[in-house]
Amino acid sequence: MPPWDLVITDANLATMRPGSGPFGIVENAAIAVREGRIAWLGKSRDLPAGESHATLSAEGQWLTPGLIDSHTHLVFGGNRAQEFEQRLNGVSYEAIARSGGGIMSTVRATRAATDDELLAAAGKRMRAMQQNGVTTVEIKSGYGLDLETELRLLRIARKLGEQHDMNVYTTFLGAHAVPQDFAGDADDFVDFICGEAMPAVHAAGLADAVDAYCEKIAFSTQQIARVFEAARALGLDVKLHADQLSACGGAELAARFAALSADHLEYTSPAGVAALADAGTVAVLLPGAFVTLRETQVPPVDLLREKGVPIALATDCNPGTSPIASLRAIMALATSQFRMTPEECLAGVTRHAARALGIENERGTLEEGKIADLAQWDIDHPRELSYWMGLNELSCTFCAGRRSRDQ
Ligand code: DI6
Ligand code: FE
Repeated sequence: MPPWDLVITDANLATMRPGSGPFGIVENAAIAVREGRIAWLGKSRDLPAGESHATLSAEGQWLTPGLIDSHTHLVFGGNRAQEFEQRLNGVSYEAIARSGGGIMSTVRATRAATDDELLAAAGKRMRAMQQNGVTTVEIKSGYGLDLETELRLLRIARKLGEQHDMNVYTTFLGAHAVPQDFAGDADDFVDFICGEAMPAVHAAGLADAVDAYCEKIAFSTQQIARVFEAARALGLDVKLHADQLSACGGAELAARFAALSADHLEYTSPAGVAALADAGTVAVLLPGAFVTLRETQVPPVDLLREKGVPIALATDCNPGTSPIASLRAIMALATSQFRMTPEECLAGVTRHAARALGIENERGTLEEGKIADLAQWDIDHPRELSYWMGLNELSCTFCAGRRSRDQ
């Protein structure tokens, strides 16, 4: 099997492979990398003898799959700290949105920002994510809402990945809010998304998937069904912001289109959970938005678990409802707010997050043949990754077997 490009010795592994015990732990282990992929892993004593171009000792530290943030809105102009204060004074998120603030205020700030300003602001957030052990991030558009700005946001998202040694998957979120240009006519705007914007984004090769915001203050299930039909006709995967603030049949809609994921799900009904289970759609839970909006309706975690729906966790990093760039903080919040176990939390930002992006064959676990995206931690046990908030035990990350240049 050797020669390898890299061997990491003296490591403890949380492989997160299903069916291999809690966290898929292998202690006193080594990992060998060739051409960016894991070529061998196991107990150090079983490492096949032979040459490696480079050898590193993990000095007894833990390696996990590089973390995957499967739902972010990383690229936007300005911030909404003023609205945040208004909300703390009792004005509701919906009321702010209906009076022209909310998403639309970020759309105005985003359209007015230059590419360099957007890159610099999102770069800061991306570096914070990297320091949390994240090696893959999904980034949605949706703060442009005209064709030119949506294309710009998706290009900037891709460029950020190149600048930071980060795997970036882009999602076209055209159906995020109805812009003033359409004078509040959501159906006309959906026509524009399906007939013009989505085909152009797809032709430019800038979207890996299509998302939509299903909510009373956003788009109806009928409108989103049209968006999803257009996406499917172009061969694009779909995902959905579903049932966050009200029960709107979002989970059922996502399942009907075999969506990669349905995200939020605070108000999802038992029938919605059953539909997700049947469709194999991942539930992406977003505790950052839950705490920021001071929600009290918890997503149906027990039922999702019981029905075997894979549960991912993500930051939902956005200026309105989740000004959070720390995926580690999200893991800790998921334990206290949603009663998820530390192992479920780590699976939620590795194996299940990969599935929420349709990349589970390439990333998300430590297994031979998968891309060697790793995070190395100075901890005694992987349960600690959902325990501390704000203590950073990350030693370094590896993307495709290369130690990240930013650390
Ligand atoms: N994700 C979203 O896209 C919306 N809520 C959420 O959790 C709106 C975000 C915003 O207010 O900008
Ligand atoms: Fe979101």
